[in-house]
Amino acid sequence: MVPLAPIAPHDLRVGDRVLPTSSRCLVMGIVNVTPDSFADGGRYLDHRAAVVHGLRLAAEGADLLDVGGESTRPGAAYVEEAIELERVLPVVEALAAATDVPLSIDTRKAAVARAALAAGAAVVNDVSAGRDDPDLLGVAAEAKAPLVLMHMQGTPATMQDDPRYGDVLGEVEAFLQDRCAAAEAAGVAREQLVVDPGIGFGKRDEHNYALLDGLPRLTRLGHPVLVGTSRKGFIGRALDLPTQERLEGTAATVVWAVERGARIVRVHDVGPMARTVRMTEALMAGGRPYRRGPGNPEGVPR
Ligand code: PMM
Repeated sequence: MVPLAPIAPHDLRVGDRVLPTSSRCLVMGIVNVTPDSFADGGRYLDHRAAVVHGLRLAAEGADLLDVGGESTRPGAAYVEEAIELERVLPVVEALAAATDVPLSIDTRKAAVARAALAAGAAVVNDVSAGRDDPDLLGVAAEAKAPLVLMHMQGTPATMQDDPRYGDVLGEVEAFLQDRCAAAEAAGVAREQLVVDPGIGFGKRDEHNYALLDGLPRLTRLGHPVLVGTSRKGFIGRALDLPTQERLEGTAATVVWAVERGARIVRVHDVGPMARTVRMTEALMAGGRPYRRGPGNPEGVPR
């Protein structure tokens, strides 16, 4: 089969600003506000450490900061709404006051999305694609916020038990198309949708590789494709390395994803991955300048 060429998607709008997903790949920095990320050594979350971390990622060149209060790692337990709110809201408020970088709220709950948008978040990132709490779609619609719809088989608690597919790429594509239609039916503008194959969410390694190989086909849905590979298990298994030593492995996946049409990469190591994205785009542009600067604020190749 002749490989498809990726097609360019639409931009995204947050208020009167444009996130230029039609012209380059954005870097989304991860701010996980969970006890395994920012605890003070005890039961209490260290919100200030999470904010400092977010500001560092902004200074390193993040185009977006994704704030999440629910771990969705394999086997992770459900987090009560009140706990999730207590984790993320102070961080969203503080980051919104301290940086211009748009914030995204990583949640499956409509109430958390609503509160985070009111506190200054601009984008909704739902790993359940609006299935866990259908009201979330209406919340994104009302706020006119960009909405990330991600594929997952099962739930975080059980998703890695025994994932199975006949045709993983076809099934993920059909799922995303269906969820985009549901979001549009709930009032979300087509131009505000982002799709994500959900690397590691109810997938064996072979499924992750097939989806990364098939990214150009997912761009045919017409929306920016978000890819989240950062430090994930399949990289650790390929390299036999623990989480903290997956920088180069992550960079390889970022090069691959950008070249195959990803327009947002969700990463922990923003500085190195922003440089990886820009160098990949310079190669794709045949060496023409890809630098952001006066007269070319979005780094469009010319
Ligand atoms: N991965 C994680 C959490 N949220 N959201 C989207 N849209 N895509 C992802 O791949 C994704 C996500 C889990 O990764 P982490 O625990 O390292 O944050």
